[in-house]
Amino acid sequence: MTEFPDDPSKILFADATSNLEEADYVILGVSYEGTACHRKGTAEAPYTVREESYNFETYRYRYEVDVENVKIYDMGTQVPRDYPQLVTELRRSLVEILNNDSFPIIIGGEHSISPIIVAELHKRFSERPGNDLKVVSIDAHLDFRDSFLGDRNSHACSTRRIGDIVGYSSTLCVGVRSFERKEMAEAKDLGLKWLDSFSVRESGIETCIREIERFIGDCPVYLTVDMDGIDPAFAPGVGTPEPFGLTHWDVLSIIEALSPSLVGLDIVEIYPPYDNGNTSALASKLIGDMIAVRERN
Ligand SMILES: [Mn+2]
Repeated sequence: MTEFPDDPSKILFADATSNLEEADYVILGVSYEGTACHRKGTAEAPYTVREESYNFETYRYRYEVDVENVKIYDMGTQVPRDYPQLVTELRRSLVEILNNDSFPIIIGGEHSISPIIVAELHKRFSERPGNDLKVVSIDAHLDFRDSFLGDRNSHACSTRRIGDIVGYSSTLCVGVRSFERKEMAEAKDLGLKWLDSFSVRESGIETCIREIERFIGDCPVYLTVDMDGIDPAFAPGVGTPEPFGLTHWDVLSIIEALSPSLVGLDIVEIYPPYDNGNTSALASKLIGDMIAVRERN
């Protein structure tokens, strides 16, 4: 296991000891919170999620995989000063990761980073007919306003912007439970799909996973995890906590089910100032487990 570094700004994800050329997985932090409205602080999350990664055994008992033997590279953290710089830098890094045939794992930052990542992936897959990219978004919020406070690139518009790219009916929101009336009507009209947290609880995660699998078919899938999709009891350190969410078990089951089809992952909207450490730890664990379950497959 890699040692925890003395200088916190140099913290890389534990066991990310590969170089870019050999890496099967590339981790990138994006310290961006340009449109966060309710609480500020999510820009610190790329550092706290990495800090927590040193707590876990490299051997993943559930999957019988030692992540120490997996080729993981940590690119460090981008700190863009505004949205245009975010787009330029994130796109550049994504091109580098995808040209290297590595699997991108992005630690936000706020949810507005996700459409930029999806756009790059979509570009790749739309060149291969029959391989249309699907997006699964775990989130408490529908994030489907066309613009919020005059900003179309607000984190409150992330699902809408993702749908603009891959198609609304190729986007599935899981765990949603916060809708503005007008955005819900527009989402219905445009064919966005969602499984709210109440139906996940009522029909059970196994039934929901079968629905998610039907939605995916044979297509590649990008997964974006807004940590507020998980109930605040399990993930309290988020910018906009919303009770009656998914459990951490639900999210692990979804990651396990999607893992063979996954082509990228982001985890966003963690709010370290209100966290006792456990939200960052959960995010870190989900990243390691996603790698381990893919390696087992
Ligand atoms: Mn959200």
